[in-house]
Amino acid sequence: DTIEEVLKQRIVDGDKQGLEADLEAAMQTYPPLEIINTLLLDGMKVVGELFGAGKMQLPFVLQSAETMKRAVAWLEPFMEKVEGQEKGTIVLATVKGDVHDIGKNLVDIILTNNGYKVVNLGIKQPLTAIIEAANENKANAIGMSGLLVKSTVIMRENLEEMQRLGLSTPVFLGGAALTRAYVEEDCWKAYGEGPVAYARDAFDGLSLMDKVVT
Ligand code: B1M
Repeated sequence: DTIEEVLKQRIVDGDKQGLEADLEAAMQTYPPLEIINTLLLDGMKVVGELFGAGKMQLPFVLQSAETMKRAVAWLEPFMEKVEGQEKGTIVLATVKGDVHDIGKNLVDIILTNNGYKVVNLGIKQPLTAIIEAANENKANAIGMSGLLVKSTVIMRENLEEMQRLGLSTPVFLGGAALTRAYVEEDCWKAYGEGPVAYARDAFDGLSLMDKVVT
């Protein structure tokens, strides 16, 4: 099997034994981000399909997620970093009721490596905690992540509440259950004049952040 197939299969199988050696082998050919974005995320896609089709049980999905996290943690120090002054600050959180954090943590890595201060609050964050952190850190933007369909509703409710509170901090929304139309129509309406943008992936998040601070 090729190293590409081996790594993808490791994510599908949740197979951590000897993972680092395979990552090192892949690094001969690919930069670390490409290993994550193509090889590893390909594996995660398969996991999602198997789980969605009832062909994979939750504990195995968790093994896959842990393998993914370990791989990202190992690759992270090899990534290119922009040195110098912080360009701005973002508060990142997975919304209330949602535990999915692999995507959010990738956004953290990409933004941090590109010169932003990221205040990563973690999972299951109520809006009050998000607003408090944004105030404390004088955040230029707030990023909400969530993968459940339920979370898309929570995001809209969060925006409605922020609107009621008179806030206007730019908000980025990301996660697999979102669509651009939902963010740009429903969520945009919920936040009144406040800026809301859809981030399809971590690099989208970076370019949105670049727009906010310039
Ligand atoms: Co769950 N899960 N899960 N899960 N899980 C999904 C999301 C699901 C689609 C699987 C399926 O059915 N096919 C489904 C949701 C269905 C729905 O709502 N309609 C689902 C379900 C049902 C559940 C549980 C309810 C299962 C249960 O308990 N019966 C449960 C939920 C618990 C809860 O949250 N309360 C659950 C639990 C779990 C695990 C704990 C086992 C594990 C998560 C571990 C972890 O994150 N620490 C897990 C996993 C791994 C998945 C899948 C298989 C993979 C998710 C992932 O990590 N993808 C997922 C299937 C899928 O997504 N299709 C699934 C890789 C990651 C890099 O992608 O997070 O999308 P993603 O991030 C992308 C972009 O979306 C974007 O950038 C990233 C990089 O490109 N992005 C942002 C994300 N956030 C962003 C924020 C930004 C910008 C970009 O700025 C703010």
